[in-house]
Amino acid sequence: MERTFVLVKPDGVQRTLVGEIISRLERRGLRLVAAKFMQVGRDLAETHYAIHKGKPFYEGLIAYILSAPVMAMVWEGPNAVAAVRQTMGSTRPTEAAPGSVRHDFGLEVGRNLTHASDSIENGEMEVALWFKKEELVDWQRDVDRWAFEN
Ligand code: DAT
Ligand code: MG
Repeated sequence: MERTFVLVKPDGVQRTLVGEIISRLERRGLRLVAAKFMQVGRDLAETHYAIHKGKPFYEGLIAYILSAPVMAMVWEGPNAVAAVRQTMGSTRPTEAAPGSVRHDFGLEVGRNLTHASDSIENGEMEVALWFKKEELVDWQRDVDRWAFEN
């Protein structure tokens, strides 16, 4: 089953949107695999955003992710990566589709509420970076046969 890594960033936590965002992913039909409420440290932040190192927004991005706790999660389901990216919306809230989290709750790219893996490979890498194997719960849900075709 395809898995993806999701973060409710510090602004989402401070704005008490953790439950709202989890609820949207649950209602989409995705299945929760792991969740951890935590204060991120600099090493983890820099590894997670290594691809953006050197970009003009990098320092601000690191400061943002360190600025308050986050809710780190793994979700799974058919096409989980694309489904979650769609539920979150485009990087810039003013370009995000109406009905997406970033559209419905955001205004600025530097306060865009969530992170979600952008490919299956990055999803696997990010899940491994943020979670230990034993923190990932392998389980069946009674509604799975109604949410997943196979
Ligand atoms: P996404 O989070 O949609 O995957 P990304 O990987 O391109 O977007 O960038 C990571 C984060 O960096 C993004 O959520 C917000 C910030 N960011 C990206 N581009 C930015 C820009 N031009 N100005 C300020 N922050 C930016
Ligand atoms: Mg990204």
